[in-house]
Amino acid sequence: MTTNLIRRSALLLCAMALASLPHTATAQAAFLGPSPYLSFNDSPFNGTDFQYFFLEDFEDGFNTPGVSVSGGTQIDPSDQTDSVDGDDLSIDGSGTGGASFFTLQTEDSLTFTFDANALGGFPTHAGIVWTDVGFANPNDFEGGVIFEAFDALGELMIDSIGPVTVGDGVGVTGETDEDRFFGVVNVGGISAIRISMDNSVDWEVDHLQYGRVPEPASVAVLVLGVAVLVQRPTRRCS
Ligand SMILES: [Ca+2]
Ligand SMILES: [Ca+2]
Ligand SMILES: [Ca+2]
Repeated sequence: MTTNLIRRSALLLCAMALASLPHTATAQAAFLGPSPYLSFNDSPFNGTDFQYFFLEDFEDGFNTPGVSVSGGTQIDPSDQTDSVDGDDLSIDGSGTGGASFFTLQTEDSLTFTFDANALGGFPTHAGIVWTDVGFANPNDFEGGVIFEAFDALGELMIDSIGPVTVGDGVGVTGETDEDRFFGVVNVGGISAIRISMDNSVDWEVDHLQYGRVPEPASVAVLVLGVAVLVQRPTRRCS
C-alpha cells in the first residue's frame, strides 16, 4: 500500500470516527419510569460505573453538591412525612421514619438545576422518586405527575413522562407501595430536571440522584489510533 493510499485510508477512518462523535453527543435522551422504588436497590442507576454520582436522601438535610432547587424544603421524619421506605433502615411499607422533600403547599413543580462547573460536567443520568400527594383536585391523595429534563444548553427536551396518575388514594400516612422513580439519561448532559403535579401543590419527593458517565473509552481509543495513522505518513514525507 502506497503512502498516499495509507493516508487516504487513514483520513477515511478518521472521518468515519469523527462522524460518529456528534451522533454520540446528541443521541436522543432516554426517559426511565415511573417504576416502583423502595430503596436505592430499585434505582435503574444502581450498578452503573459513574465518573461521579450523588444520592440525596434528605436524611440529614439537602447538601449534595452542584445542585439547587426552585422551591420547597427538606422535612424531617414525622407522621406526615413520606420518605423512601428503606431510609429508616426497614422496608416495612412505611416512609414516616425517614426524611423527604416537601412542596410546602405552594409549588406545583420542583426544578433541580445542576452546576456543571461545580460537578466537573453536567450529569448524564438524573432521577428522583415521587413519594406522596396530599390535598389534590378533584380527589385528594392521587394525581398526575409530569417529569421533564433540560439539555446541556438549557433547552427543554422534546420527550418527557406524563402526566401519569400516581397515588394510592389512601391518605398522608406514609405508604410506600405508591412510590415511583422518574429519571432520564442523556449522554450530551442534563442541566436540570423538573417534576410537576397537574392537580396539587401538596406533595413530596425523595432520593434525588445524579451522576456522569464519560464518553465511551472505546471512542477515545479509536480516535487516538486513527490520529496516529494519519500522522505517520506525514512524518515520513517531511
Ligand atoms: Ca420504612
Ligand atoms: Ca429520605
Ligand atoms: Ca408514599
